[in-house]
Amino acid sequence: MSSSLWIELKSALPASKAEFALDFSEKIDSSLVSLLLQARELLYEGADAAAECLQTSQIILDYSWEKLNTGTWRDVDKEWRRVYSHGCLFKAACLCQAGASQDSVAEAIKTCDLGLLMGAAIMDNVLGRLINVLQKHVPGRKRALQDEDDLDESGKKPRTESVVTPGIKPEAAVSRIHCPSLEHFRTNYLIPQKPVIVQGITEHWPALKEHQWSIGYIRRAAGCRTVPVELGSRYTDEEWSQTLLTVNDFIDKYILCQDGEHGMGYLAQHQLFDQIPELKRDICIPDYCCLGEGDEEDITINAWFGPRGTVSPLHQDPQNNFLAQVVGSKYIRLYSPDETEKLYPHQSQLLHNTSQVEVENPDSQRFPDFAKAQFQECVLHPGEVLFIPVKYWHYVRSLDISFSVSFWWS
Ligand SMILES: O=C(O)CCC(=O)C(=O)O
Repeated sequence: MSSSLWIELKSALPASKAEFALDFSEKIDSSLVSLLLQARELLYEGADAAAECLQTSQIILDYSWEKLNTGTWRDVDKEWRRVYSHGCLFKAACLCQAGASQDSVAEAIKTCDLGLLMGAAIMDNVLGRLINVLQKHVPGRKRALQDEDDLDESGKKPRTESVVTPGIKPEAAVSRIHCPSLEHFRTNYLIPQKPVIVQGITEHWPALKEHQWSIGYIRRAAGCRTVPVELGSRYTDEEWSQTLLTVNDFIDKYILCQDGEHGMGYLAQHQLFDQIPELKRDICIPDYCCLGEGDEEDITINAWFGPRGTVSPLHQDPQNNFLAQVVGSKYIRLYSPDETEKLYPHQSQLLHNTSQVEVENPDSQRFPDFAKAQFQECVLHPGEVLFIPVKYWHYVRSLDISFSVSFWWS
């Protein structure tokens, strides 16, 4: 496999050293620029130089990693992120140059993913193109799996602990409408900032039709990809943390039955669809977003993939939201921004958009007014899209293995 892999990879790279531009500003130390030039030289020298190229690219990565992790992320200069991406490109390429094993292919994919997550876009998304090639050489990926909803091809069953499905009080139920016109939605929900569940607008999504999302499908589309994952029951908990895992490892440890050894994990993130365009092609931005003032590029699309029982504590966001349910169902509680005082937001700047109250188990001594706050609630089912107006407080608990997609727009 390795020589055909290298031939394919080469076609994703500039054809010659001369066409491989390496332009960095004076912010990058000249010693590092020399290493980048050296790595480029070695890459085009062929397989005999692969080991040396690998060493050089690792030095580039270690050095630029230090820069990416100094100070706050916002202040990291984009030039250093470009250097890091180049280091990833050199490393991934030379890992596969001299006879790639399965482990080297997996490591090359992980390296490209780190470049996509931590680096900056370079050479017209060369890292994404390398991943496209590499993924074709991951054994078993193309195997025709049945589209199991709840049974993984490894034969493991999902977590089965029981989860309480709350009864929805009819007077508090969020209303449902079917395919409203743009004008109807604008007049009756957007302008008055009223939550509503919109039905019938995702029927054409491949994620609900020909590419129906299931564990098997997600493994095939993205199993070997490294993504950020949140660990812990709630982001407000002390022991909550983030880590990087492959989607396959996330599914094995946090979605499928594992006797609770790993605790709760949630693949909740906004980069997933940029990182994995195969999944982005399966969903569509709701037409109603055109009623906002921003452009399509300003819409943030978030993925929320987790086992039953994941909880997003009661919080508010600075944009309108369409929360689309693709797999499984979720219990959702909504409070208007007018109720804010009764919801006891955290005092700290970082968490001021998050309530201190555990919605389904409130401490009435500490938060006596919480019980007086008016709310709406619903169970959101696959295919349904909940409109959450800007700053509306929302609490979310998954009732099954669940994959939702949210669209934040203004
Ligand atoms: O689905 C979830 O767990 C949280 C969704 C959410 O908070 C959002 O879309 O803003």
